[in-house]
Amino acid sequence: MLASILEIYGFKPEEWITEPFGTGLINHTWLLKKNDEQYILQRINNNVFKDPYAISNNIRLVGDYLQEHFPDYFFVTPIHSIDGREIVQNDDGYFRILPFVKNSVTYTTVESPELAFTAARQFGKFTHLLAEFDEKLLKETIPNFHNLSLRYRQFEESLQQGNKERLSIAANISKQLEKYRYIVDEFEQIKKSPQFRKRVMHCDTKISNVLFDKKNCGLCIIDLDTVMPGFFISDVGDMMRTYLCPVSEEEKDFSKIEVRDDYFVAIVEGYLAEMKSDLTEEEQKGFIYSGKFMIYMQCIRFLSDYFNNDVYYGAKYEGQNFNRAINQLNLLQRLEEKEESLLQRTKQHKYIFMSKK
Ligand code: GN1
Ligand code: MG
Repeated sequence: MLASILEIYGFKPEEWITEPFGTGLINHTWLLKKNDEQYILQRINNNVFKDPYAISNNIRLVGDYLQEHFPDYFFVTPIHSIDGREIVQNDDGYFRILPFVKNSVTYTTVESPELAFTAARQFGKFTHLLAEFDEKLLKETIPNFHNLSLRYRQFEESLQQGNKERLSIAANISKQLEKYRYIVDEFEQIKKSPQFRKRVMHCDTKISNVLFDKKNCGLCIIDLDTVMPGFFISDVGDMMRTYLCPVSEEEKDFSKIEVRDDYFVAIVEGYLAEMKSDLTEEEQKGFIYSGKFMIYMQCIRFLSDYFNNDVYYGAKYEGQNFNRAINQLNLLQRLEEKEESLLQRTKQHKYIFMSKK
């Protein structure tokens, strides 16, 4: 299946070794190797990304803009096939090849506040450099991807139409989640507020999407499929969701779930180092909210998928999406408990501090 794709790029299939690569849940990724030459080959999941060309158009528009205005900024774009295409298609789906960034290091958990700071700065820088770029030119590669109102409706639908046995197993968790409806109401306010503008967001800011060098300096951000217009709470919120806690969304020992103050400070400082002058006062007041927003949204996405028989995320074992949802609910609870102390730790940023109710 992959051989015919390699040929479209002028690669001789017999010369290349392909091995599965990375931890993504949606696309398929392989490392392509020939002596010391390396590339990343990906099959785009077109059940999720219904219009794969929207991805390549977005990346090209952003890439061209960055190349023109900030030629030193390191931005990884797909290589072209012999006939100049960024995405190629065969009976098995849509594929692309990206250069492998040599000597880069990746992490799946955030092991130090410095790493969190650097990653937050990388994502902040990306949006900051694109502040003058017209984000309306970009398509939503997944329509309504981070529209919490829609995600909540989908959750409600899954409660009506989902797998009955699973609904009953998870009844207690579903009940607890309904109590967090206020997070959706706050999102409705944000959507209406002229103080919150849409910007170019990455929308998947987990640590494995930042490449570091051997000294842990940030090299670049990767996994650009979900680059689209959005509110800053998408990127900052997903950093909180994935950097604050020492264990990942896969952890089943929920007692290990905690919120680390130092990592919160690091995200705030790293992001504001690039974005402070871009964000309005109201937006800065939304820092803590952003964490709740993304954790809650991920929680209901995992739980809805559990009710819908794991059609979206898949499951390696029975109940995986249920466990992920419980994990995220615990994280949300820990974040709420810590809210006051987190605000105290970032007191010098007066608007963040003012978010106190
Ligand atoms: C998915 O495929 P991956 O791991 O990059 C998902 C994100 C979730 C993440 C949770 C397109 O990302 O929204 O945060 O799983 N991407 C899509 O692990 O749904
Ligand atoms: Mg991703």
